Amino acid sequence: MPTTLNSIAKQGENGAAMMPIIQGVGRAAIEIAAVLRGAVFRGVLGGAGSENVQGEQQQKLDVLSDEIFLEEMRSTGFVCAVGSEEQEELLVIDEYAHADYVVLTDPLDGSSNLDVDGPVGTIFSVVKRKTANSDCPHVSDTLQSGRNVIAAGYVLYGPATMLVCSVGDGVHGYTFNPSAARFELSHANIRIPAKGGYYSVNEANKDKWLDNMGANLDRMKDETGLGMRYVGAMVADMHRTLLKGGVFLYPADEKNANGKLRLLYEAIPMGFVMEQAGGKSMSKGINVLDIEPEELHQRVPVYLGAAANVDSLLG
Ligand code: AFP
Repeated sequence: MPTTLNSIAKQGENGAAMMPIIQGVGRAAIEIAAVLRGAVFRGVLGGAGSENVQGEQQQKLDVLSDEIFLEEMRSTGFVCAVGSEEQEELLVIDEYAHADYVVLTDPLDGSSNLDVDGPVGTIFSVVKRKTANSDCPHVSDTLQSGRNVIAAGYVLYGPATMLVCSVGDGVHGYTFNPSAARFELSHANIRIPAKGGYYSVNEANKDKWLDNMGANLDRMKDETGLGMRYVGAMVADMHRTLLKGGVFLYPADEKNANGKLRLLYEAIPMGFVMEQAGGKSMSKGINVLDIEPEELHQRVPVYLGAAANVDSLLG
């Protein structure tokens, strides 16, 4: 019998509590994957005519994925609120406002790849609320460091749909089996290779990077001899880095003094997964997981990958 998402219940001390939420992520992923496959026929490619809180153009599929994700979190009955890239404010789930967990998400990461049929993803993390269960959940519940994350992961919508996640007991990858209509364990206990792989960055921005990163990257390239790959969707670039090794970075630059990627629903979930897989994630001289968040939509520079590569880059 294949191992399904139910196996998460047996992982570590948080597996049983996290299983219903990760199953909810799995249901959302199946629905989002189906919408992505049929998008061109349903006329849901292209801009939604709206902007998200970062001032970025929302795609119709960003909005649809956000709705699907929220609905599946609601259906778990264990989530009191969701902080999403696509929503300015924390979304409180009124029926379950007493529940224990808050989920942070980028429901459709890399959506500028959609028009060219490129890979995209969903990123998520789960924390326990800080406010009393009798109170209404508050944005302060989301402002917790990566050390408080209980579960995190991502879904990659590529040739296959994969859900890669950790409940603090290693990283496990589940691939959607269309014949059985379920996720099945395909990549048990993923560990990032210590050597080899690729560096992954939008090198076109090199002249504008702050913190001497251009020179640092050149030195790392000399030291490691790594080749380069870049998709421009963090989930796809992270997944390759996790499986093949190397380093992914999005430094601060003249335009984005705090980098581009969002702390709570991009950097921390990926940092959590990377650390659980034996890798490392850094930002401005501090481990990503040690940053104390100040805002829901905060941005940070990000360097994550095999520890030796991250050290070589920042050293
Ligand atoms: P979009 O969701 O707007 O496509 O942005 C994707 C993303 O947030 C992240 O997934 C990528 O790593 C990064 O931006 C790519 O940014 P550049 O296009 O500046 O390289």
